[in-house]
Amino acid sequence: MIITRAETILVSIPFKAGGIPPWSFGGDPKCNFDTLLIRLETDSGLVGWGEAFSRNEDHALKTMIDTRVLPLVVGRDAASIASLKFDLEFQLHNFGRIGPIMYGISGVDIALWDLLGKATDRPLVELLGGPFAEELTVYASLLRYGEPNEVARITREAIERGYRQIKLHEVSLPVIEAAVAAAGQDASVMLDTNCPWSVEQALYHDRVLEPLGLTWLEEPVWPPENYKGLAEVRAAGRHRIAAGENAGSLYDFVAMMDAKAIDIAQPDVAKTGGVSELVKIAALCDAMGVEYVPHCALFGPGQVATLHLNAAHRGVPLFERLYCDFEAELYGNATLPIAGKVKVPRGAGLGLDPDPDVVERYRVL
Ligand code: SMN
Ligand code: MG
Repeated sequence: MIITRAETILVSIPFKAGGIPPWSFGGDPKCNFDTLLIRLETDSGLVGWGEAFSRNEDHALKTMIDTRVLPLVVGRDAASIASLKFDLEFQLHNFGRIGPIMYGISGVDIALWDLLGKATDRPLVELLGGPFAEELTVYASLLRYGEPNEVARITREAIERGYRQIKLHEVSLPVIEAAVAAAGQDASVMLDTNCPWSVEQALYHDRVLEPLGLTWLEEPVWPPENYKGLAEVRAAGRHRIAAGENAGSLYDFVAMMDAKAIDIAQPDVAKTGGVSELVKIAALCDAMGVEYVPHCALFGPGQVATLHLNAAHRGVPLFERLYCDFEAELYGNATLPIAGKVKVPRGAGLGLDPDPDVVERYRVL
């Protein structure tokens, strides 16, 4: 199964935010989320789909993957996933173990697993050892609203749609309190702050947030790789600490655990080395007694791969879905949660291919 063609397709789909646009990822705040698709074609006629993490219609990221990663993939055997991934990592390691290069390698790895499943007529979840669940509980990962009434309204809306676990992306105390009050007894609340604070500020917030009974506190400390600082917050014992979406590989999770920085590990399949790397990270988590809850702010093949990965893990982790209604879905209704649940696809490979009409309509590059 030789790879004859490798390309990326950048798609960006508008959504209704329901309030103030979310954080901007260094660009103008826009109510769009990207899916940077990686498409691998083989001499056997099979096509595999992967996804690299992208935001803000990132032309430079696409070019980087097109010119540095994909030329190394063409001509290789798609079934040799481990050796191909190793060669990509080894040859490109000077250009970043975290970030664009690794996002590209992650996307290639996802596409290779999709191809392997298609070639063997098995869903990814079976290649990973088989399912512990046929459907997953989804948590609503709210955007940032920054305003108490708005966050309370959206929290209630998510509960009415059937979600029982809600994650906030807020940093202001009155806003967080309003959401927790709105959730009441109907949903548990996690808080993701996206690395805003010094250790001292994080310890202050950790203390004042304690009465809210948050399920976890995610990335309270700047910078994300400040595992020692994160460990200081964790050592206060007031919150379970979640982190990992900004990690590049298994070894970053080893470092986090060595530092005693986390209770919950959140690798992202489209950032942290793909399906192959998440399998290793899951095993590390099991052995170290750390909860494994993959990060998933993805809407393409990365999202579908995460469904399979979560279903194949004995802990059956909660599945993350950013809370926004898109103009169109790459997979129609197949990945849309119903009453806070989503089914794991049963077809070969990822079990779902992106809708070509939606890809063409929202393609930006
Ligand atoms: C997040 C990260 C990247 C894009 C959207 C949301 C967030 C999360 O940190 O954990 O979902
Ligand atoms: Mg996060």
